Amino acid sequence: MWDRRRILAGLGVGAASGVSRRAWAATPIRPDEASALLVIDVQNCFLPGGSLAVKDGDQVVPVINKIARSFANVVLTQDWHTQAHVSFASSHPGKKPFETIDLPYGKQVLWPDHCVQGSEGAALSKDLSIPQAELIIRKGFHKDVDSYSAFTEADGKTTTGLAAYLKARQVKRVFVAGLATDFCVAWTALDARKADFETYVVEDACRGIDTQGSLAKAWTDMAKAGVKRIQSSDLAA
Ligand code: VGL
Ligand code: ZN
Repeated sequence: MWDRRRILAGLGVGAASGVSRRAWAATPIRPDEASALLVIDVQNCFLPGGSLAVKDGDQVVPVINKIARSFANVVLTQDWHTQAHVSFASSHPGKKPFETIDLPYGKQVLWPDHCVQGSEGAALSKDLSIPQAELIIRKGFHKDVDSYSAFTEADGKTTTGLAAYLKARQVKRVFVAGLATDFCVAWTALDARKADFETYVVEDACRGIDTQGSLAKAWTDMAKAGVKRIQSSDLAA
């Protein structure tokens, strides 16, 4: 009756549940000197009350503060757009937020105005508490090119310098957390794989926007690229 497949399915393990989520796993993952935590876009605009608020976005903050304590290397990112940025719906007459347009570098989702350089909305959450964070990477600051990824702009070639920085610091493994799972977190994790980092996304330290199936697609793309999906409880405290 209780064959192996049913037991595994009941535990949510293996093919039946898609990617292993590892929360039950045995050995805790212990970040070492060659590990870096990338904290993506925990900025007021993406938090409740912000112009591009991610549902429950504020709930990532205590989780990130907690896991950050076990990392010697932490890099923060800030989405950092010009006014009238190409990714803003308001820059395209007749277009509304969450519609898409075709740009020279590909399809672009259009967003409400958000994370304008120097604005209060672009500031990091005041509740983030990661005093040892060593670098803040700003991205999306070219008016005509978006950058979800902390590594490479949406044109697919302009680099932010992050891969070279991490390599110069002998980092081999990156752990990605923050907002939003299906955009800046996913694109950062995919580019981390392209740059040959061992890559983990800490699922409960992220929240998604989920427009037009983007969240499910992001997890599928990340699984295909070899990104490991873990929970904060998988990390050694
Ligand atoms: C983001 C949409 C637009 C993100 C940034 O941080 O995921 N999403 N800009
Ligand atoms: Zn943006």
